[in-house]
This record gives sequence, structure tokens and C-alpha cells, in this order.
Amino acid sequence: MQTISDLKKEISFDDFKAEILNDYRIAVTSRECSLLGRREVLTGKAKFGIFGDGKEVPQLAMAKVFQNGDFRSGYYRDQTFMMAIGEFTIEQFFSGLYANTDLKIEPMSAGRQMGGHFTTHSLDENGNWNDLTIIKNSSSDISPTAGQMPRLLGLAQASKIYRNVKGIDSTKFSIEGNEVAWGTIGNASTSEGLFFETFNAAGVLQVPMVISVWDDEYGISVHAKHQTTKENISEILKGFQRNENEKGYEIFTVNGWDYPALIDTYLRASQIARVEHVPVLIHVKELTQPQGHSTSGSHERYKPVERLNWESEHDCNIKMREWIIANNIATNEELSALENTIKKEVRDGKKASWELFLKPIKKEQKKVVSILNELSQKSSNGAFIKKIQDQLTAIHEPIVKDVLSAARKVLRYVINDDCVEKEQLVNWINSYSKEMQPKFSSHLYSESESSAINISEVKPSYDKDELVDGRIIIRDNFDYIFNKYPEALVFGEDSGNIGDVNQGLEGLQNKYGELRVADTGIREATIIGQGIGMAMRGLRPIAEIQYLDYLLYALPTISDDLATLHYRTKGRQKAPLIIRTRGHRLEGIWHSGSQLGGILNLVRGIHVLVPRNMTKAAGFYNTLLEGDEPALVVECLNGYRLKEKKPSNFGEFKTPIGQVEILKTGNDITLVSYGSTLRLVRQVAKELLEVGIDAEVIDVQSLLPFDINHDIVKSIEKTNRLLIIDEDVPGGASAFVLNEILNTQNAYQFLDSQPKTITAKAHRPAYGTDGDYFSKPSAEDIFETIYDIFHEINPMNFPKLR
Ligand SMILES: Cc1ncc(C[n+]2csc(CCOP(=O)(O)OP(=O)(O)O)c2C)c(N)n1
Ligand SMILES: [Mg+2]
Repeated sequence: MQTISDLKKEISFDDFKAEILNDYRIAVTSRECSLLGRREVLTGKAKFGIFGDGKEVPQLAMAKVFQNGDFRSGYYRDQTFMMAIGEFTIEQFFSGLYANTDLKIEPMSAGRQMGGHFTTHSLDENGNWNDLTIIKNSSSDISPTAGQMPRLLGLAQASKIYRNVKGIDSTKFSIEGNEVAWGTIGNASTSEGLFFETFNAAGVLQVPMVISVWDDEYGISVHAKHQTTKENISEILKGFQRNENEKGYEIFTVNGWDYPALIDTYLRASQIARVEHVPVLIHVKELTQPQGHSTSGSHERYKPVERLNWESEHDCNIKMREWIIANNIATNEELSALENTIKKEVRDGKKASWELFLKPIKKEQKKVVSILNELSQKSSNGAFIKKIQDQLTAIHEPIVKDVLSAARKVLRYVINDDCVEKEQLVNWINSYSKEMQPKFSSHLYSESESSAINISEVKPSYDKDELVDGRIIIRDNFDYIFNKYPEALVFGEDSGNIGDVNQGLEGLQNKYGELRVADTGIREATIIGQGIGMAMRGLRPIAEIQYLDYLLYALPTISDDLATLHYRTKGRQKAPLIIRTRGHRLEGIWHSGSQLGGILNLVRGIHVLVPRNMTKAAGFYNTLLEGDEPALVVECLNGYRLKEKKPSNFGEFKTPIGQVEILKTGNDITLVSYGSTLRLVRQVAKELLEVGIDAEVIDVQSLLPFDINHDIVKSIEKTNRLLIIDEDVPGGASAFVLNEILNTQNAYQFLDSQPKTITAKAHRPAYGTDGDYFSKPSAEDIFETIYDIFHEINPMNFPKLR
């Protein structure tokens, strides 16, 4: 194994010196950025700053062993690392602070994320994969502490899959699974459940993952004594240490200011993880925060003087400087000269970034001022317009909002004017808004050719009239999927050996192996994280959450990470993860499978699909695997043993995404529902015919996206009445559906009766059949609600029921 002394022996002193001075240059550059960055926030040019000062030196060591194809999953302190791997410049640092919306200038997120959230581009501008084996990769950071951990597990596991599963085209993703996933996390954030869940799971899975804990003894103002048992994360994780008989972790501790020791440690860690596929923890101690936690406050408020003094002495950059001089690598004068050059470079870079940010806005400001100037001379409200013009002119460093809002305010002063200048103003507002809005709103979903909504329906075909249990359709379709896509894999609680709790994967582990059809521990958040990380490295994971109710344990990871990934990278990273779960119409507070409203509101960015039977569900999987987007598929829990006609084109038939299906035509009222509840609705629709009400029944199928062809409003145009039937709480998914129909599809204009929703009670559904009957909408509830609507219109024909 190579050590720093070996390195010295291998290369000439000049090369050795150059490498160390280059490291020092990066450390000082990074520090200087932090110092100036703070000032930019305090003077108001940037909104918020959180920087990597005090954590520079260990990141240099990590960067040295970080190879092409490797992935980082870290947090906001890692700017030095990003600079050291060549993926972050001074200009990019400041452009991030200013929130420059040009992805070429601010490649981390095009201004969508605060500075300190680092990203590399896995996709080109058309959404196609770049070759990830020839670049150094950083998965896009998120702000919630420890939120980077679940994904890290999957990034590491991908190497294991690529190394051990044959037949996958790994060209752009892996070279024999030799890639390491590098996690970074603050000491205080290790208090989070997501950290411990990930840590345990990686030990079980034995994946090539190296977690660095940057330990500065604090989490904002809260000392380690309130965060960590024994105030020492590596100490309490000692039980995970591997030994001759048991697999586990390799655990290192090292001081964050000790440059040579850090290099030795990282070399060893890299080797162990890369070659042996064993996870490693590096507890990097004795780090500092020279400027406190962030620009929101100062650490003098909560750190004792002794600690502040200790931090000044143990600042890792200062220690590295001392080491360089003590080892005669460079003199004090040489280093001072270098530091002065860097100071100037950072100042120049900052200036250039500000210019880049300001220039296009100033151009628009000038245009608007000139339009307003002309308009003020024409309009009878000229004085008011002139005032706005003067205010806009006076802004020396405008942001987009200043310019656009001034222009839009003028509109109300020229309502009655009719002149070319007004037309100019309106045209400018329209075109500038059209240009700017996508900068903030694009790429929530895929904009590539493979977007799931571009994939056409293929109907199931039937050779014969064979009826089988729904689970057989799911199972046989998955069999086709695993055969067709070597990169597809499924994992979850009980998904492997027994082939899931409803046997939709029965026998498939035997056929496709334990890595592709796998059991996992009971750990929903990291099941999703596994899926996110693997999907980010080109695999097609299907993460199984045993019941919809338990998706809540994973919701932070789904909502914060998966749902925002494409958006927060402006389309430069993706995780086309399929989440498979089952829900609807079950009984009991924790098994009712109904909480879709809550989910819908938290997962924009993910497709939410609610197939009413297993053929529809299987069709969704086939569609999704051709697409490039994440999705949640909620199978009907009570549908596995119900008979369905067995299709003959498994793996081929596709359920379209974002399209409703009309299950029964009718003229009197439109009934909208989804999932298992549809069985009740269809039964009620038949019963209604007996009293002379002919209802149209529509299956939504896909909640997100919702009825992209606006077929529901077409139905309401005919029936003039609407009832939404949902088993979620009042104001849950039914409110979402109603909003789509009334606001997006403008159905209000066709309604002759109040649009209604019928939902479950506000409480969670009680256990047992009677619990269900009194908690969720029953067939009688649905019948009576519809009947009442008609009684209200025509009490003669529809006398009161009760
Ligand atoms: C889930 C969540 N809770 C709280 C926060 C607010 N917060 C941001 S950073 C931080 C402290 C993190 O400390 P540590 O992990 O030690 O990292 P350090 O900043 O010290 O490097 C907190 C509480 C957050 N971002 N996310
Ligand atoms: Mg800390």
C-alpha cells in the first residue's frame, strides 16, 4: 500500500514540492473564497453563505484518491474537495452565491440551490448520459442534514452490481465495479436516523463506500455533548469494525490538520473500499470553523474563549503551512508570495462573477428605462410612470425582480392608453417573463425524448380467455422485465426469498440471483436511497416499499432528494427509480393505504400512478422502464388474488402515463375515482341505472401527471355534474383532483350542480370490516350521495331516501 513516504521516494523533490504547493494553493484559494464570500453576504450581494473554511486539508487528501468514475455524496462544507478535483472554480463559487441562472456559469444548479451544494453533470443538454467513467462525479447535494446518506448507499452498491452481475452494458457507468462512493457528513448530523440506517445497511451489504465525518465538535451552536454518546462517533461505532471472522467496517480516526497522516489514511481507505468492497469510516477530528457556522450568526456567541483560541491554533490551513516550512518544502516568504497572488486571483474572480451576473440584467434595465421614458411622455399618467422610471434608474445593481416588477407596475397606469410604446412595454414584459420563468421552473420532470409521457400505450393482447390471479400477471411481467433489462433489479423487505409478501416476484430470485431480486433489512429510507444511488449510475432499480403506509418512513428521502434531483440540477442528473408499493382499501390505522393527498403534495417531480388492477400496474412498469423518470406505483393490495385475464404480450403492453380511462359511459353525472375504490364505484354505477341515473365512470390511473388530455372536462361538458370518490381524508387527494378539474381544466363553467367529493373520515381507518365500513366511503355512501344530488335537482322523480 502506498504511503506519503513512498510517494516521496517515487517522485523527485521538485515534483513532490510542486504537488504540495499546489494543494496548499487550493486550500488557500478555498479559504479566501470563504472569507470574501461572507463579505458578499454581509454587504447584501448574496442572500446566504455557508462555506468550507476550517475543513480544507482533509478534503485535499480525499481528492487525491478520488478517481474517475467515483461518486461523492456530501454536504455544504466540501468546496475545497470540489476545487481539488477540478470541478469548481473561483468564478463558479461566487456565481453560486449570486444565484446566477446560467448553467454554463453556475453549473452546480443554475442558481436554484444556495451556494455550497455541489454537482457534476451526468447528463448532456438533451438528457442523455455522459460517460461517467471518465469524469469525477458528485451527486447533487441537498440541504437537510444527513439527507445525502441514503443515496450514498446506492451509489456504492452500484459498483457491487456492476462487478458481480453479468450482462449489463456498463460502458458509461463502471469499470468492473472499481468505483468508490465517498460520503461526507458533519459530526452533528451523524445524530440523524438516516446516518445510522445507512451505516448499518452498508455494513450488511459490504459496499465500496467511504464515509468521512468532518468533526468540528459543533452543529451550529450545539456542542458534541448534546449530539453524540461519548462525544465520539468512531468510538461508539467500534462494534462495526470487521475482524478475521466477521464482515464489517474498517474504521480510521485522524486529525483534520495533519496533512501527511490524512494522505496516508485516505490512501488506505481508498484501497480497502475499491479492491475489497468493504465500507470504511474515517473520523476526521479536530476541525474548526474559522468564521462560525454560516453567515447567519457568529460563533463567538456560543463558543467559549478557550475553544476559540484552540481553533485559531488548530486551523488546518495554518497547520499545513507550518508543516510545509518545518519540512523545508517552502519558505515563509515563498508561501506569503503565493498567498498574495491567490488573494488577488480570488478578488478578480469575484469581480468577474459579479459582472457576469449583473450585465444581462443591466441590459434589460436599460431597455425598460428607455421604454418607460417614451411611455411617460405619451401617457396622461406620465408623472407616475416617470417616478417608477426614476426609481428603476437609481438601482445601481438591479436583480431581475427589480426590472420586471417596475415594468409590470406601470401597466396599471396605461390601462386606457393605446400607443406603440405601451405595446413595446407589454411585449417586453411578455417575452422577458417567458425567457425567465423556465430558468426557475424547468426540468421538474424529464424534458428529454424519453419522458414517460411520450411513451405510447400498447394494449394487452389475449390469445385465450384464461383467468389468473392478479399476482401471476405481475410476476410473469417482472420475469419478462428482468429478462429484457439486465440492468433492472428489485429489492425490498421480503422481496427476495419468498418473492414479496403477495408473491408477485415468486421464483424470480432463483432465476435472476440474489443481487437482482433481493431481500433488504427493514429500512424504508435507505431502500429508497439504494434505488436513487443506483439509478444515478445507470441501473434500473425497482425499490419495493412493503405497504404504502410505510412509505412515510422514506418520505423525506423521496421528497427532498428523489423528487428534486432533476429540478435542482436543471436536468443534469436523474434517478429514474421505480418505487413499487401496495395500498388502497385495507383496514386498520397503519394498513389502510390511503394517504395519497399527503404524498402527492410532497413528491412533485415524481409520477404517482394508481393502477386499478395488476394488468394496468404491469403496464406501468413496462412504460416506466422505457422512460427516464422516477415514479411511484401503488398496486391494489386487495387485487393480488382477484382474477384477471392473462395477457399474451408480457413485457410489451404499456399503460400510458397521464391518461384517464372511461370505464363506463353515461350522460347524467361524471364519477371520478382511482385504484381499488373503482370496484365500488362501478358496482354503484350499475345500481344507479335501476333508479334511472346513468353515470359516467372515469379511472384517473395517473395522479401525477393528471389527465394531460383533459378528458374529464369533456365528460363534464356532457353530464354537467361531478362527484369525486376517494378513500383519503377530506381535503386529501380528492381536493387535488377537484383542483385539477376545476382550475386546470376549467370545468366550473359546465357544472349545473355543486361539484362534490366523497372521502373517508378525517381519522385514520379503524380496523376490521366494520371499521372500514364506517371509516371509508361504502357503496351505500356513494349511492346515497349521488342520489341526493339528483333529489336536489328533481325531488319529484327522486324522492328523499331517508
Ligand atoms: C434536517 C435538518 N435539520 C436541521 C437543519 C439545520 N442545520 C443546518 S446545518 C446544521 C448543523 C450541522 O452540523 P454538523 O453536521 O456538525 O456540520 P457542520 O456544519 O458543523 O460542518 C443544522 C442543524 C438542516 N439543514 N436539516
Ligand atoms: Mg460540526
